[in-house]
Amino acid sequence: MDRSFGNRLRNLRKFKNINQQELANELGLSQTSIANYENNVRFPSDIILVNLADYFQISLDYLLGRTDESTPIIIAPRHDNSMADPALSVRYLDAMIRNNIPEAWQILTLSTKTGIPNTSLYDDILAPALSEAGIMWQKGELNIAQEHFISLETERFISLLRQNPSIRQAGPLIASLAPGEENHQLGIRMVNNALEEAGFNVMFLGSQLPYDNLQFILDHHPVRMIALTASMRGHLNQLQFIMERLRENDRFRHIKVIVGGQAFIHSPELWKKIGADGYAINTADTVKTVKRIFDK
Ligand code: B12
Repeated sequence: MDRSFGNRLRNLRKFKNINQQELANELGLSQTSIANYENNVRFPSDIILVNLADYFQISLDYLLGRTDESTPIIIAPRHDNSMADPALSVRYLDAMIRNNIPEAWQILTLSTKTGIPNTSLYDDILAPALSEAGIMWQKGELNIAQEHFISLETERFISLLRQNPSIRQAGPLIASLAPGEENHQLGIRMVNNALEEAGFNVMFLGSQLPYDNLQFILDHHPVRMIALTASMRGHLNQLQFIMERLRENDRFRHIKVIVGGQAFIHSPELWKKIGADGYAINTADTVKTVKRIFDK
């Protein structure tokens, strides 16, 4: 077996079904650099190596051929004081894989009846189940159709768990979005729900939003905070772009920014570097962090 770095990189890329140019775009590199890495002509810097490991969700040891264990390293962030039994997340995913939607929904509703807060449903049941589905997909144990089905049904549950729309929250207005091409929205939608439940007003703006349109919202609504999500590091430049436009504009400089999502998980200081006011690893942490920012 060829365990060279170049070969490992080529196989990982092909497994993800992307070409060299697409991988280069994700990581802010040129296609030639990727070709050189794959042909073992050049070797990347330590920062690029870590970005590659994050992108493919494998360990550096696997990338460098020291182990054949390619299990992804990202596990969904857990509560320190998780209130839901981890087995519930496994049962939820199992029900989804069997297309037993009533059973999956019941796991959530019964948990609520036993006093488990919704933040725990999101952080301890749904998020780990989705991560596990991603891992199973990567190992070839689930196909794309199954993974899409699980994501879409979970999205429906997130909508059902949302606050009654007839309730107008009294708290500060928070605009939330997934910058640029970032289409991973389940995490931020859970965050939106949790913030609404905690009394904040949330305007969710989705993704692929031109900056001018965000500006329109900021000009017409009393937004006090923006929540930005990024799952893929390749989308961080678009998040950074929004941050820079906000900070250079006198009208918007006072608006607080909180960030989150998997792109931040392995770089604990990244949120500070991009100038955000806060970062949170999951929905429970988000509520605490947002309250802390507003209390300051
Ligand atoms: C579901 C899913 C999708 C769905 C998304 C559906 C949707 N409406 O969101 C679909 C099918 C569209 C999709 C597409 C793709 N995906 Co995808 N996807 C996933 C999967 C399986 C689960 C993601 C998820 O929802 N997790 C659960 C949520 C709850 O977790 P979370 O986002 O981390 O959110 C929590 C915290 O981070 C935090 N949080 C999140 N956002 C915010 C924001 C703020 C402000 C705060 C404070 C906190 C916060 O709170 C949340 C609750 O605890 C992951 C697998 C995995 N390991 O995660 C892959 C994964 C994220 N996808 C991946 C990839 C590569 C892709 C595609 C490029 C695939 C392709 N070849 O087309 C596209 C890219 C789309 C794009 N342009 O963005 C990779 C990303 C690798 C990387 N790190 O770069 C992963 C990791 C899969 C893998 N192992 O390779 N995907």
